[in-house]
Amino acid sequence: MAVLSILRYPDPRLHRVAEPVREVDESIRQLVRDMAETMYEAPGIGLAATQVDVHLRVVVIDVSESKNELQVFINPEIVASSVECKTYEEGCLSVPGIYDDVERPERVTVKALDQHGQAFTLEADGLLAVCIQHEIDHLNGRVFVQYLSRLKQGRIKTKMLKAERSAA
Ligand code: QAP
Ligand code: CO
Repeated sequence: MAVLSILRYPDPRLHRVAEPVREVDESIRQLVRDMAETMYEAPGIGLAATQVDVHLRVVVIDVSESKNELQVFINPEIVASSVECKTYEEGCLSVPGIYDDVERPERVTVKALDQHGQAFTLEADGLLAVCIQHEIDHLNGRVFVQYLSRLKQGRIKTKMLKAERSAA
C-alpha cells in the first residue's frame, strides 16, 4: 500500500479524460488499495484516479461516518438522473481550502464494475449522489470549480498558485 501524491488545481493533468479499464486485474486492485489509502489519509470522502495522475476510469468513495465503507467504481456510468436538483457545498482534495455551492441532480443511477470486475447498479441520493457525480467529472477532466463563475475560478487559480509557491 502507498499514499499517492494528489495533483493540485490548476494542474493541466486534471483536465485529461481518463480511459476505460480494459480488465480488472491485480494492477487495478493495487491502484484501488493505494487510492483508498490516499483518500483515508487525506482525509477525504472521494478520490478519482485522475487526481493521482493515473488516467483510468477508477473512483473510490467512502461517505460513511465510521470510514469503513469503501465503495469502488470502475468504468462508472450515470444511466439515469433525477430532474430535481440540489445544491451542496463541495470541496476537493485537488483544491484544498476551497468550498463552494454546486447544483447537481439530486439522485443518480450509476452502473459500474467493482474491484472483482463484477457489474453492479446503484441508486444514490444525498451526499453519495453528489460525490459520485463529482468524481465522474474528474474522470472527464472536469474540476468542480469549473461550475463557478469565471471571476471565482480566476481567484481560486491565483490563490492555489500562490500557496504552491510559498510551499516550495
Ligand atoms: C468530493 O472531496 C466531494 O479542501 C470529495 O482542505 C466533496 O474528499 C463530494 C478535502 C464534497 C461531495 C461533497 C477538501 C480535504 C476533502 C479540502 C473531498 C481540504 C481537505 C475533499
Ligand atoms: Co475532487
